[in-house]
Amino acid sequence: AAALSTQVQPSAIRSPDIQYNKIFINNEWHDSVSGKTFPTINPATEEVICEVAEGDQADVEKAVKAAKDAFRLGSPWRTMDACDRGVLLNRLADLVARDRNILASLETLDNGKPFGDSFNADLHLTEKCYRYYAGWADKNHGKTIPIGGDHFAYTRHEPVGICGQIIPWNFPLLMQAWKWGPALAMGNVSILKLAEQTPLSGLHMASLIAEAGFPPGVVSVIPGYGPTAGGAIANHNEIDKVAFTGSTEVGKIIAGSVARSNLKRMTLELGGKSPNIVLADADLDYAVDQAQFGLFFNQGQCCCAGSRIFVEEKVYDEFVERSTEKAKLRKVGDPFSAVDQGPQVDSDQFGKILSLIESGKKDGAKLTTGGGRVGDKGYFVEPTVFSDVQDNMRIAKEEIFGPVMQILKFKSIEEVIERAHDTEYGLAASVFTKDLDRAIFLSNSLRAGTVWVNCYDVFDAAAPFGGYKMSGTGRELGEYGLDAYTEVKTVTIKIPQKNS
Ligand code: TXE
Repeated sequence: AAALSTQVQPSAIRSPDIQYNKIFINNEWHDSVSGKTFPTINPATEEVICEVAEGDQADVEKAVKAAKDAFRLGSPWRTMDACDRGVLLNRLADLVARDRNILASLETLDNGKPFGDSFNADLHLTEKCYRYYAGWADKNHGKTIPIGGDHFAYTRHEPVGICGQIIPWNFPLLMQAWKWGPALAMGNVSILKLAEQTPLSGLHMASLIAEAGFPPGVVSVIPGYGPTAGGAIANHNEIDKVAFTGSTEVGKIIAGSVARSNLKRMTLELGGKSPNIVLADADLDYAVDQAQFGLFFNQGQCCCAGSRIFVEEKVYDEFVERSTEKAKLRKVGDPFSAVDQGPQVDSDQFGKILSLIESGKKDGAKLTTGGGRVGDKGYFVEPTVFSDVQDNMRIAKEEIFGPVMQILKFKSIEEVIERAHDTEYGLAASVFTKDLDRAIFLSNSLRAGTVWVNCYDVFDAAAPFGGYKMSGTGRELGEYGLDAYTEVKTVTIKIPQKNS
């Protein structure tokens, strides 16, 4: 772990060479079957970076064929020692470390996140995730079970098979690691669809899969659009599992496809509207800092963003004032320079955020800072703070996925628990207080997959993450994350006589 965190941030590569812009199947690069390409855009300049091969159903079919071959009984992948899958994942992590600067630069170019964040947060967590799951490769044991009669029973933890994995654009490299780490450690094969907004870093990772020595067909990477390439994966009858991270709206479409096709295994990590609860006894400066981090990090484009900040009445005005002052200090601009905030990922997100800001104003929330775009080129949005937000306003109900903070006032613990639950989501929550009893009472009461106490956005590959309610189904990361990529088989053998 020391080696992971001691890499010093180098200067970014502003115009990295784009080496990989095709479809990756059988450890080779392919044009799309249709011959089509699509442009990927630099969100800081609105200019086209390059054209990328546009995969759709025909390319998914090719990938399924390769995946079936890689997963056939007796194949190099199926007969590989479990610990050697771990060796391959560790090699992949080594290559991530070697290419950390180029990967971080590609991430910033395509997504718009500040280079310091790409390098220090995304790349750090990505490498750690591969190393963490490398360690699990030979440690997901079955059991022997004392069933009745003259029998010997044991379980085998087997791979699920061909896993379709569909990822979003907000943390492209990290979401790829959350998908590949457990899937490959458990011996599955993967067909991964990149988000159309951010295909470049994931294609570089595909080249590292080949370099690390994974057998051909074990991993395919398909850039392309959701309804076509993503839809082909969700609907495919020979794909055994789909893992999706994205909007709740598309999560429902995927669930429908799963039901109509082959009832493939499914994990969904969807949207959120997470409550961040600040009690009057909290260290206020620290709580303000953490609330800024929990909301503004990654341009507000986090599924677990603390986007409903409930502050106890006694400290409410003070909290609003300090939050407003701090938000005004945030530096917005060119993500390759030392800024706190880059552009939003694309024009759709940019438009959605600005229209939700308008709805906040119209519904009567008080805009204390921000509210508009920055400059006239690139998808930059001012760090925005709303106070006097009411539970029924759209900005308090809908996922904004942008740098827009909502601050609400509450009086009692019972009231804030009820209001925190008044949402279809349940991804994350947080509590700031010095009172241990209230911290535990609140964290036990909140219906969310993750509760942070006196901190926010603390992630570790060892700790599971996922949603209650419409924030999703299943858990990723940690030992729990292995379940989604494991079938449990019970083998029962008749024996002449059992003995205790
Ligand atoms: O998400 P989509 P979008 C939320 C956030 C954001 C909103 C819309 O609120 O403003 O979703 O963003 C693929 N079948 N989150 O439109 O469409 C798509 O190509 C199969 C939360 O970008 O859900 C991409 O690879 N796949 C979130 C992925 O789904 C389909 C992260 C996510 O895109 C598909 C991103 C289809 N019919 C957005 N349609 C989080 N949970 O972190 C699209 N896709």
